Amino acid sequence: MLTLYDYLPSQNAWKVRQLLHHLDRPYRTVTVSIFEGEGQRAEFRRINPTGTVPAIELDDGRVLAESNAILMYLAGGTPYLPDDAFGRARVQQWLCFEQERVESVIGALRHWTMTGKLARRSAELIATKRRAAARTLEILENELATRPFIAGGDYGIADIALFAYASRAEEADLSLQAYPHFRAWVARVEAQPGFLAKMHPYAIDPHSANELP
Ligand SMILES: N[C@@H](CCC(=O)N[C@@H](CS)C(=O)NCC(=O)O)C(=O)O
Repeated sequence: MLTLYDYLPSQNAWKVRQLLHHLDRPYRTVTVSIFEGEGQRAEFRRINPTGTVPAIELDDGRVLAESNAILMYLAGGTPYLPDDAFGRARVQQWLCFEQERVESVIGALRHWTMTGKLARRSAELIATKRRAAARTLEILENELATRPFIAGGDYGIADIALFAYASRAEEADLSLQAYPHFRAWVARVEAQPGFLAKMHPYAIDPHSANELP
């Protein structure tokens, strides 16, 4: 059975949980307490050299990390990933966008906001991230005005990846008021059969106020 190395408040890990849920694929969970430094232990860094979750381990012992790489692997041959080269490349385009402009921008602001770390960040860094976040939301707003899902007409892993942090922008004190097409897309994703509504606040982990190692 597939093993998921997980940490419940991680929205990167939620992406994988969401796809496994859609696929009705059984798996076992190993929790990695990232704020206690478990990710940086040698044992886990043999599974993922960066020490981050999510990662998966297959029955044959092969391991794979990076949330979006895991989505690409698990979605192969399923309705959540197109089977033509161009369609897959379009998905990859939005997976790259997600890592550069959503996870590291909205995701970072959300992490700092929800765990009390914002006060320890410089005003300049916060302003830079907030400007970048507004640009990200504006791009998504313009794109989602033209089609129902980010990589085309069908829901798939690009939507799952983007949804993980972009849909939580308000938890980073980013207003979604000016982005009606984006909000309509959030509602479309939430209306998908098998949508995994359960997400976990950092507050469930008393160690989450720690800086990551
Ligand atoms: N680009 C990676 C980012 C993974 C990541 O940063 N995961 C966080 C949790 S959301 C983590 O494990 N952080 C622990 C650390 O940085 O030591 C992915 O998409 O999987």
